[in-house]
Amino acid sequence: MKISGSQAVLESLLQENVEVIFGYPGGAIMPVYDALYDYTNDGRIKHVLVRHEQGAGHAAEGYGRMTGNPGVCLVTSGPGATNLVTAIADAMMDSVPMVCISGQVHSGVIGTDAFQEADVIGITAPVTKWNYQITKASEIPEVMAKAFHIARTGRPGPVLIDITKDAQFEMMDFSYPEDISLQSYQPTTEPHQRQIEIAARYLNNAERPLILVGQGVQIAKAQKELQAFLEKGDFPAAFTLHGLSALHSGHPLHVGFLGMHGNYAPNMLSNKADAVLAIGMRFDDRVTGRLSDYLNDATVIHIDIDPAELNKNVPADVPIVADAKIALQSLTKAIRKNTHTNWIREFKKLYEVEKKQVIDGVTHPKTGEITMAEAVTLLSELTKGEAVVVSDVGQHQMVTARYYRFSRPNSWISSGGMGTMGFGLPAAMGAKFARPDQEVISISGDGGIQMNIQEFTTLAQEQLPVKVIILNNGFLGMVRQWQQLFFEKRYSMVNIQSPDFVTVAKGCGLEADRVVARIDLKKALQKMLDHNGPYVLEIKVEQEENVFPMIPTGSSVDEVRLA
Ligand SMILES: Cc1ncc(C[n+]2csc(CCOP(=O)(O)OP(=O)(O)O)c2C)c(N)n1
Repeated sequence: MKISGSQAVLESLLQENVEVIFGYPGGAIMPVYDALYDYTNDGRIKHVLVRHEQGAGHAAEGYGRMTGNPGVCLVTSGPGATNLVTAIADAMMDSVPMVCISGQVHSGVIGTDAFQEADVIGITAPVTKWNYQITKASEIPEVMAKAFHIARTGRPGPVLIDITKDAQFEMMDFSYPEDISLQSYQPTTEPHQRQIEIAARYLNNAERPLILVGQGVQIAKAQKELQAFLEKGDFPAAFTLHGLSALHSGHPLHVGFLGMHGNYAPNMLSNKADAVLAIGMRFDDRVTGRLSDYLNDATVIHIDIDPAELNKNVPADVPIVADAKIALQSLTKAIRKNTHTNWIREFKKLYEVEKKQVIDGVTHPKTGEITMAEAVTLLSELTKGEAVVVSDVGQHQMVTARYYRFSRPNSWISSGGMGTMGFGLPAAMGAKFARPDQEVISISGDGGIQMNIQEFTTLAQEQLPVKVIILNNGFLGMVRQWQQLFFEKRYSMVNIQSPDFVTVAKGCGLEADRVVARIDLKKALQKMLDHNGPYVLEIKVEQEENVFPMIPTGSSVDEVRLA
């Protein structure tokens, strides 16, 4: 039986077990939307109508980050596709599986500046793992299968499929490839055994070993393997922004958050380590500080599924291309049971310094306005660290990373590599579709929320029970902090006016509340958590709170400042 190209697109999504797609219709994708009418009516596919294509992209990312299966978005040509580009780039930087489908003008008018024509293949080439333009309906099943395969395997990433309008109308015979094998794309997942043995020897002989854990551990769903490995070797582990929820924050071997606004101990002690195992992390400049002074006295073992990451920023003495789960299983077998009591005590000592000088003051202030750290700490306690937390970008992001104590694996989403403001709210929507039974809480600043605030109405239309916290300091806080510290307090264009968030939320059909006084904070948070549905809580916070510790740009990790 012949079906249209549009139906073939949707049949392909069913073959890939896609449950939900995030999208926005328009001229060049109308045939697919027309076919979608039947698929959504009988419940085969759920479509979420976002209010801006960037929202569709971040929502798909939220879904992809939570499940490991590609989030899917559907947009029209021209502005529909270009609005998606930021989210695609964000997914590329953070290794998020995503399949984007864009409509394209009729193949006969490509290159003529036809209405809503944009060269999305050209535009997205540098920010996709793979992209492809379909001009014949018969190509659809094979290309879709390839797209999903590439997006979810190896180092995951975004893929874009652009489909001309005529290909969407064209009739074809549908049959979906059983499995996909691509000669030019064969990710290595098994580590080289000899390298594992060498790595184990270095780790066994190290007096001051340090494990750096990144997002790759969670992508590989290797949290259990990580814990077993750490406990056998008694290794302290420090975490990148994305790696944070790979181990319970309260685990005795969890020595903190790495990098610019990370914890004092892992930053100060990185350069004291004699063997460093980096796993599923890419030595981002926010983590390494000044590279010339980084890990100079350590033997570096680096495990990553993407060979391009090895020796990119930090030379590896033992480079290992592998899936993190398989590599950790092999390494755990190869190491011996060990203890590093004195070395781990050094981390605890520096933690106490940070606690006294930084943490206690901001998490439990007695006077003044509510602080971000205090709000996040209270939220962490009230949710027992069990929520899925999605942050936007800015001070509140770093504060959330620092003070929310994650107790579940893969329960933290943030825009790391790109640092995209506006990410939080739509990403939280996607995360909620992935984890309907878990509390999903989005935390944004007053600046970032305004970048995608239109998604309030999507939340209301879907009655999607995401809890949205806005930490309102009246400033583009992170930029203000830099201006204060490094630009002589010349506050240039960071004083941002906000609408009355409660009125806006209510106008969009959401329940909402505002809290200003410390004495009301706990009750307001509890009321939000108890509410059965979407909810917006604005918390007015201290205007000029700073996030410390901080490694100033260009400094070495051990030049971290406590104030
Ligand atoms: C799209 C985008 N534009 C600009 C920036 C630069 N930037 C980083 S943090 C920040 C301020 C964020 O302010 P707000 O959302 O109020 O959060 P706060 O830092 O106050 O917690 C800005 C402007 C960015 N990361 N993303």
